Amino acid sequence: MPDSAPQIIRREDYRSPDYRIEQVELDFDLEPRRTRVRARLTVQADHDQGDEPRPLVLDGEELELMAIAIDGRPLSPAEYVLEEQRLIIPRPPQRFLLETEVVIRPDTNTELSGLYVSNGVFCTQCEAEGFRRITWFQDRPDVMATYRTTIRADRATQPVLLSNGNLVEEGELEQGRHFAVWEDPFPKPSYLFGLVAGDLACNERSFTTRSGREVKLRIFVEHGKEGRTGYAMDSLVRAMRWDEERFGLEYDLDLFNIVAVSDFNMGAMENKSLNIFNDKYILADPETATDADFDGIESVVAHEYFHNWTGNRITCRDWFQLSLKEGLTVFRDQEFSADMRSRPVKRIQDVRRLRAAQFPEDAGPLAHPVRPDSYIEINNFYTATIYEKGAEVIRMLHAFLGEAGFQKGMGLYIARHDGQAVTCDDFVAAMADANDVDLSQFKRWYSQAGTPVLTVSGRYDTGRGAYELTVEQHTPPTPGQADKQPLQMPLSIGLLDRQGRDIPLVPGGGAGQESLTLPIRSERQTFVIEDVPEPAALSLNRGFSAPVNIRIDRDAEERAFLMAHDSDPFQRWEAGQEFATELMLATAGGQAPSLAAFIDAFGELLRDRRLEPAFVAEAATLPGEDYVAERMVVIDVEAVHHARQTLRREIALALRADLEVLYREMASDEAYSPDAEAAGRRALRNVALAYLSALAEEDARELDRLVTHYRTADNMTDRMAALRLLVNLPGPEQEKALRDFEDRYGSDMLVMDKWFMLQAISTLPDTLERVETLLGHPAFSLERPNKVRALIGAFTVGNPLRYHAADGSGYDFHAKRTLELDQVNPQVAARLLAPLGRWRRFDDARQEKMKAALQRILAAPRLSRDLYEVASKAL
Ligand code: 7MF
Ligand code: ZN
Repeated sequence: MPDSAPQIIRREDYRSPDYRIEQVELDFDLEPRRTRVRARLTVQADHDQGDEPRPLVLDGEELELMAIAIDGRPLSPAEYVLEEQRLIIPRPPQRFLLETEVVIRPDTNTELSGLYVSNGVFCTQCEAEGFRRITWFQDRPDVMATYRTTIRADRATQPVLLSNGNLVEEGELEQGRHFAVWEDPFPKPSYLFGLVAGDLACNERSFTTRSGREVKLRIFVEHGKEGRTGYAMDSLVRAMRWDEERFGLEYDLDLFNIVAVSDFNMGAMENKSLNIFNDKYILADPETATDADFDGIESVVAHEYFHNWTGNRITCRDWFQLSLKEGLTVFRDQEFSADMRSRPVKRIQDVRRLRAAQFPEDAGPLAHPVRPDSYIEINNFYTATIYEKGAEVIRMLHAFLGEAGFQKGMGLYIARHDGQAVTCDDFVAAMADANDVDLSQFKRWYSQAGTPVLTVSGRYDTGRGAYELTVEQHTPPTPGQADKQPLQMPLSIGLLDRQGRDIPLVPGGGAGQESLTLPIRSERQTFVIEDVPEPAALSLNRGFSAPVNIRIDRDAEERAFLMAHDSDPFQRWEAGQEFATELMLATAGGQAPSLAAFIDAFGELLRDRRLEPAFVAEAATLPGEDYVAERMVVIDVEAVHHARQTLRREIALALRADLEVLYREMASDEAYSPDAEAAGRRALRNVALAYLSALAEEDARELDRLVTHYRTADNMTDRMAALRLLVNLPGPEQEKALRDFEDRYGSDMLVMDKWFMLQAISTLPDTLERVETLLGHPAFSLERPNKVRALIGAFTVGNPLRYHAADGSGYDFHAKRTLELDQVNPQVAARLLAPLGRWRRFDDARQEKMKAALQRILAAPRLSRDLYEVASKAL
């Protein structure tokens, strides 16, 4: 347990602040070991004048208070109370200037929250509650102020000085120091404050907004890396243009800065006009970044940019409303990527992610609503539920209202709330009012946790020529929510005839259409679709219109038919995934199911040249071991691994010729380009390679192909695809390739992350030993989140077979390293713990070992609040 009993923060306890802070003037004197921060806050009472004056309570952590004054008069010790994390002024005036001076230590800030130093660069991370590690403040998002920031630093080591807003002044100081003054005209909450000081190179471009504003775009990186910022810059320009065209939203300042740093707790941060990024989401070139990395850059750059309206101009009233900005902004970045690339492929990838991360979260001990009711540590609530499920909720609104209605709602939301800190209710109210619809039942999606299960049965009535469909919904209980109410959702369906063509669906006698959206809202509903001449198959939940689990009885024939014919690419993919999952579950359960129908349909898919390669690559990728395992009553990781390997090998044996054709045809002799088309061809070629490599242990030619693929690769996507397969093969080829990779890229930290990751997910039996050894590698450090995720995170999340080793060695390793990390960086330690929370899904012996690991964590001295919350809830 942490030193003091951790306090639970509840949504129902929200009160508006007693004091507003209208203006903030900050003055930083930067020194790594001793940074002085002076703050001048214009404070205004915001409670009834007749009342007793209420105390002003400020948040602070690890601040050394040097001075405090009100309206220029230093306070005597009797006039304030200084606690460990609070500074209280019991009887302040109605309106006053509060001045404080503190000293902080950026150089020893390993938590990477507040002001810290990464590779010699000063930078900040204030969301959610990092600003209190910089100065005394009411560190909550409903306190919005304008900021004027002066930065003083050594000119030689920190030539670049950045903060939010506009640069208004700069100049020289004594002893080789200089200064810059930044002013942000838009009121903002403290979590959007940003500051950077360092020796950085920059890539600059100009962007003209729709209304003619010239915006200077700059991306700052360590010297020598500016050549790798082109794709991020292009992505930014595309995102700015797209937000104007699709949402009518323009940028609002003359300057937009991005800074990439190597040590960052998460992906990136949307500080007003000074986005700070994990450099993994900025730096890319063909030699060092994969197609997936390029994709990630495009969507993260867009996500942070889109926050300028959904998050910054309109922000959250309190942290329970986090999904107000995150769910909406994820929806926006998903739509952006869908418009830039292949929409169906993007949807498939997003659903894969939702199912891999959010569905298990919603079914486990940490399940919580999109708008949570309580938390201990807010950092633990930046979850897949807030982000990904939150985006699905917005997507359903979009489905109900249509693009025009949705944009009308966005328009009203912005007109009503620009400059305010608001709630999820405010957002839904704007959507409802703009479209004159009742969304009161829909709002249950915000308050009810758990993934609904829809049980569907369909029946064709030959006599009537009608199709009858019954849909029942049920949401399983989650912690603290035993009983669930029925939810409203759009369920898109189609009916296929025997030729596999869509039958026009005619709701209420209107014009024919291919898909029909059923308005689901009760526990049990029956729909009758008239004028259906001859249905062969029901296509259900097209485009994954409802984020639910579907239960429906289907036979192999119907699955194969949908896999071959569904006009909705998402459901075509889904039919194949379902089919494969059933087969793997049967195999894992000791049966020997016939694979013929599946392999036939799979072959058709590989041979269908009308399909885009990126889609075929998705459709030809079997569901992951975790996805299949989740469907078992008691997870058996070895059986699932074996079943998946078996299916892969059978596919390779049966379709070897087709796979070889694809491997040849998808090759390219053009120079690498990260565009969607070229990336899709590489993806499909590498999927073919992966199947063929399933034969490498029995056929030396396949091992040769793999080694050659590695050696001759002219880009990281192909090189890594081969190495990912090689690390699972025992023998000298693996060692040789790993050594070659380290020789080539040993000095490149981002590429070394890949090297760590690939070794951590190897299915070979000595993987844990290897991971333990790699902890001592000079490129590894517990103080670098990217390294921790690449080695420890990849092993615990990406290697079910070895992590869940029967002897419990994986769990012991996990507990031990998590505790070490907790002393360095509690946020990252807590995030890493999730896999242990799944203990209920395993056999008794593993359950005991997983619980023991959690208990060991809880019994440790000096446990952080972050880790305490996750570990205690997991048990
Ligand atoms: C795309 O949301 C999607 C999600 C908080 C930090 C970035 O902009 C953010 C920040 C966490 C987890 C995921 C993301 C972010 C954070 C993220 C980034 C790009 N406000 Br924690
Ligand atoms: Zn975000």
